[in-house]
Amino acid sequence: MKTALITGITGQDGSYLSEFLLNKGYDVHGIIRRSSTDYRERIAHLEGKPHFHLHYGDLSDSMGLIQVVSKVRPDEIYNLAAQSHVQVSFDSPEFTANVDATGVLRVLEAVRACGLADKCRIYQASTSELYGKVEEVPQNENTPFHPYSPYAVAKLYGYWIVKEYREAYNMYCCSGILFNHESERRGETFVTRKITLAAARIAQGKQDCLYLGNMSSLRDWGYAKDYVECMWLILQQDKAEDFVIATGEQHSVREFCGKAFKYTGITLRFDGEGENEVAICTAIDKSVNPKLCDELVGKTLVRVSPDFYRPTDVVNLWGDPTKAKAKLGWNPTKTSFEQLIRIMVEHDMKKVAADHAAEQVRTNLAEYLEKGIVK
Ligand code: NAP
Ligand code: G4F
Repeated sequence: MKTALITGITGQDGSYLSEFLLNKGYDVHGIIRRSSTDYRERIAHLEGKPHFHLHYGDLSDSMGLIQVVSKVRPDEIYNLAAQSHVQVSFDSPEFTANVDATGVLRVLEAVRACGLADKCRIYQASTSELYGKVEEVPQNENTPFHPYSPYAVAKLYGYWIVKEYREAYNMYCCSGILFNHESERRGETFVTRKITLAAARIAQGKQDCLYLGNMSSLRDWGYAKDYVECMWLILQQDKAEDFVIATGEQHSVREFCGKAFKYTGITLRFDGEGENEVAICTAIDKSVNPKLCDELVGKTLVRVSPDFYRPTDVVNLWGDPTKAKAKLGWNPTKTSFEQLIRIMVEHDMKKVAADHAAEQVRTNLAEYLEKGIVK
């Protein structure tokens, strides 16, 4: 049985990767941060399984990392932990550098300090943000980097230090340069999930309007569940190499938004430009959702808020997965763009309905307690 250690196990990718590795028969260990609130929702269903173990640690704490690595003695480390929000990196640049740049170095050094440099393979969660202010479209493994946010600059250090340790110490460590990948487990402040949740709320009368930033931004969006397979495949090759992981398709935020609303039964028309752009509901389809309210027609459901603009924004990401297809035998469009949006919207329609039902139960209980109906 192989042993894997995952940093960032509570995140979107960490949760899918854990499921993937458990299914492959791995003993899976994960590093979690201490928190006063419950943030383990994505892995709650795995806790208690015999081959699933959690350890406290933090990428900013090298002593803790050394302790975990020496205890677990992993065959493979997947370093997924990061302050992963690009806009947040403008507000917290030092923290982002500490975790996303120096944190990678700490993981590599922990492996060396534990005498595992010859044995342990390391996957580094690198990113298409490295291409930033892009110098070539589409982007492949040879495209020059031009990082365009504190997040991307920190991740660039991570990329280079992994390459350096591979060459200097002959360690099996490599980077997956992953383009955006989304899912029903995506954090709620990333644009895709923000859209699918808002579309579901608006369709159920729980929200009036969605505010977005740059709707013209272009991304290559894949499904996170498909992408974790690549992380594993990258570590199973004879030679350590870096790979671009992407679908090879490009879409705008506006297009994602229009399609997400469509899956709730709402048709949008986008009008205007820049900060004045809006999306108006032109029709509702009750065959998709019989509960849709007729009054939505004619209402402005999406507006632009400059609060979501970034000091520098990456606007033209489009990956070329030729190498991954050829060497890893990976199918980049196992889940299509349309399927991805449908999965997310269907999930969020159910979530919003369930949240509403739970809220109703709480309201009823409060009322019964007040009236003395229940004691
Ligand atoms: P995510 O959902 O934001 O998860 C990030 C994980 O990192 C969480 O488990 C978080 O723990 C953990 N973390 C943050 N700071 C930490 C610290 N100081 N010490 C230890 N753990 C820490 O991100 P994701 O979407 O799964 O992405 C996984 C990795 O891939 C990240 O490195 C991200 O930068 C990179 N990446 C993502 C994409 C994408 O499109 N999703 C594309 C390219 C690269 P808490 O739960 O405690 O916050
Ligand atoms: O969903 P986003 O926040 O993702 P972004 O910045 O591309 O970063 C994600 O993908 C990277 C891979 O390329 C990862 F490395 C990183 O960790 C993260 O997972 O924004 C996508 C685009 C941006 O251009 C942004 O300006 O959408 C635009 N956008 C427009 N309105 C918005 C919004 N982004 C967010 N978060 N919120 C908005 O309201």
